[in-house]
Amino acid sequence: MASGTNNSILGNALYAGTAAAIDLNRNGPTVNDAGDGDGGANGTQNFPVIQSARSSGGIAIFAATLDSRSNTTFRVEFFSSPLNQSTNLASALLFLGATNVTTAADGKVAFTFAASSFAPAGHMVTATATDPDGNTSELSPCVLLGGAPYVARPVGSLGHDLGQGNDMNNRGDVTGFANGGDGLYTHAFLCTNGVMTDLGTLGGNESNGLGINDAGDVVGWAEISPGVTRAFLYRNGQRAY
Ligand SMILES: [Ca+2]
Ligand SMILES: [Ca+2]
Ligand SMILES: [Ca+2]
Repeated sequence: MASGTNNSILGNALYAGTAAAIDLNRNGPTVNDAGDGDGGANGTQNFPVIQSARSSGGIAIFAATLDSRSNTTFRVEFFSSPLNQSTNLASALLFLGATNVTTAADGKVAFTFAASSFAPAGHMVTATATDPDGNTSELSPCVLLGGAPYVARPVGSLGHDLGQGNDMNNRGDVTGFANGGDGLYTHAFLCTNGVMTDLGTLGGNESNGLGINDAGDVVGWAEISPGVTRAFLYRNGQRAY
């Protein structure tokens, strides 16, 4: 909208193909001003900023901030949509819920919010703020809705700092390759119950474990001499090819 105030845009699906779905003053995305003292359409209401968004069982959990007029209660609404690959613009396809937040004397508030409806990980999420007079902001910059956080757990090394896991079985045993004892060449490894075993080679310098079954058998390739490789099967501590 080009002008006017008290224009509420609440709970709507705003899925725009080519332009930001809410453009106050019709000048493209307008940056926030500290304290939000600026005028214009809808007072050029500042938008919230999503600091993080992750999906837990399909429920989006947000951490966000708002910088606007001091000591004021705002309605903040959250939306999601698939990323518009061609424009990279935020849009609001699914309404995820709303919360009221009150700014402090410095005009700022930080808050968390758990959505009331489903949003798949991989969606982009965005938000609006609406002041008590009904002035709705532009959409905030969109943020990727991430999956649940994970913990990276090292499986060990063969003494040097290069390693890669290629496959894992249902017992949690891992195979891959790691820099071997000489620090020059990579060897296939088998990691069982946290214990790393160097599977060696068939006579050359390098090998690589590519797959593992639930019995702990590993297949991959190994050199029989430098530059000449063969498939190997490692079973019960025995190598064969
Ligand atoms: Ca604008
Ligand atoms: Ca503003
Ligand atoms: Ca303003």
